[in-house]
Amino acid sequence: MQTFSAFLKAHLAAHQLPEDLGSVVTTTVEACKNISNQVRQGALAGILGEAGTGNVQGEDQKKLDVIANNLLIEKLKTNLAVAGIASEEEETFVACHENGGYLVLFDPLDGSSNIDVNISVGTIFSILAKPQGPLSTESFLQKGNDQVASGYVLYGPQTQLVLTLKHGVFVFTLDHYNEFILTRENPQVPEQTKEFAINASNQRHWYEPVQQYISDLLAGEHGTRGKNYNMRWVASMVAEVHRILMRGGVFLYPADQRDPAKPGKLRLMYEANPLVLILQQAGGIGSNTQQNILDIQPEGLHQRVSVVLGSKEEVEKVNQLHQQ
Ligand code: AHM
Ligand code: MG
Repeated sequence: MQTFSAFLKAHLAAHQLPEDLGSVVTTTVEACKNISNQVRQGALAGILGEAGTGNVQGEDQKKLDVIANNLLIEKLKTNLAVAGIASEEEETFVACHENGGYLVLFDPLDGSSNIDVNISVGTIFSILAKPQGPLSTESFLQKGNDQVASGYVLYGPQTQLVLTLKHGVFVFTLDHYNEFILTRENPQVPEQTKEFAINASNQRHWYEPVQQYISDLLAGEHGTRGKNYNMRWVASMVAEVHRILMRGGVFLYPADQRDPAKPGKLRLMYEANPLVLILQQAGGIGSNTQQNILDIQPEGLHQRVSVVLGSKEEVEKVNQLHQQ
């Protein structure tokens, strides 16, 4: 039984990674333990329901969105290695320590529409090295491939931390002493799958290649794919990605015909990049149907992106249909 702190120490040494990076990861994880405690309290702490505010993207905020965001920001500000923070819930970046070497980006509570009905939610985080020079929005606009670490904490039946420092993927479970314990090393996303996830209520808006792909899956064993598929939709991306990491699958939140200025719903910097890095470290892939998500040059902190991720065979199939 290895604790998170023992694991981290050994992992940093084995791969000659900077101690400061370990410290930024540790601080992020500590904040998530606090969030986990809050999530577990729910109605007992009076923290369910709407905050009555909107975020920068015009989405309603839940009380817990605001609490999780503040917990992360307050905690990360105490770490001298953190130069700046960007959050899905903040309009602009938060400057921290001038001499800090790292930037932390996060979706403080992904899937928060699920919080009031006691369905899994999670915190997603991405860590970048701070480029030389004064901190600006541009400092954050780095490709997913340039992340130095990413992870998520899933507040589900168990609270689990999934982390990559780009040397494999590690899964930890929070025990009743509030310690994360290493419970799985290097899970692998199977290349083939019979499970898909998409919000089918948007079908009328989908572009033709997505219509074609989903109709092929629904045709089952007598269709071109020659097998029967099962469908899941949790409406918490972090939970869908965890399922895919554990047993394979494909997840789509595609761009559709509604608003060309908004390619899909999900955000590149806070959701897609960190989650695709984890899946890619585990043998999966993530695409915006045109290119690997991790190769996209970001243009804005809150940029949205079309997302297809998970088992290789399926993601490649979706790409092919878009190229035809
Ligand atoms: P959030 O960050 O505001 O929670 O929004 C992102 C979530 C994802 O977790 C999930 O995949 C998607 O929104 C669900 O969307 P829908 O409401 O279309 O089911
Ligand atoms: Mg989210």
